[in-house]
Amino acid sequence: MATPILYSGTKNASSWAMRAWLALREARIEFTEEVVDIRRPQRFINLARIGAFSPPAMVPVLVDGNTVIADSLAIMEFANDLAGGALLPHQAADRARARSLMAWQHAGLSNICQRISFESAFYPFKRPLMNVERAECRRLFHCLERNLELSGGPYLFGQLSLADLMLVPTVVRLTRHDLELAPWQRSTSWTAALLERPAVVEWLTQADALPHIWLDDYLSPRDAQLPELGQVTLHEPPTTSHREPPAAEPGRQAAGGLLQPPFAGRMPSPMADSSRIRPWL
Ligand SMILES: N[C@@H](CCC(=O)N[C@@H](CS)C(=O)NCC(=O)O)C(=O)O
Repeated sequence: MATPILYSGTKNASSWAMRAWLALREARIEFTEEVVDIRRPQRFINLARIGAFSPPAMVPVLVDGNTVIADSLAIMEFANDLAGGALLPHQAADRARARSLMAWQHAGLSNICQRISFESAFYPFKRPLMNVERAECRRLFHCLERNLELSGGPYLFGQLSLADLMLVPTVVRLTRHDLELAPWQRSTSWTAALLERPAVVEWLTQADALPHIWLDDYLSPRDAQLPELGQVTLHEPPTTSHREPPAAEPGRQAAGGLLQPPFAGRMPSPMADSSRIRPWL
């Protein structure tokens, strides 16, 4: 029988693909990976081609013979089924609790994922987390700590499960920002255990080697002036410009200056190194 194909996503952008990929790896299922480049602008044509065989036109998609599985959660459950149920707790009540956590994560984890993009986990500097984000993280870690206390660890339900794997991209996001984990001792050990797993290391090593994918709304001009992010440099507007530079707004940078983040001059173009990514097209 042909090996299933996982249409995955750019490794420093697709947290959904990472979850599906991890579940297949941890379930020891052989699969071929085709990385779909989801960076703009090639994203649009590449996902349109995915749409030719998968109605949501998103990644990840697992194609196993004639079966198309078009959602990360469904792929994870499929991986668990093929592994004889090894990646979910044996007790029905525990399984339901594991699936509750998975559903919470699948729905965006009370906005944590929307606010703290996966792409930003790979940036060379991080903006400080906002109070509202810290509050959401406290709620999450209070819940995880309780699970680890009940199970005795090292994972949320004792042995590694889909619930742990589902949360790996969140762990990556938060441990790479300035979240203080010390109040949650069990969760601190749990995050360390997850980040040491060979499959997680393999994905992150590849993701860390990719050019950064800069998102416009990650760093506002006000954040850029925070002293811990380094010196902001201003560039003169081009002298050939026929436009008047805009007037300075109170609390903003001087008129006409281009805000350069502290990595100015070292910032690779998002398109600079596409050769490292194996396109599927
Ligand atoms: N519910 C889907 C979400 C997948 C998803 O949002 N994938 C992104 C890439 S990381 C995508 O393909 N987005 C395309 C779009 O939003 O049009 C899943 O869990 O697989």
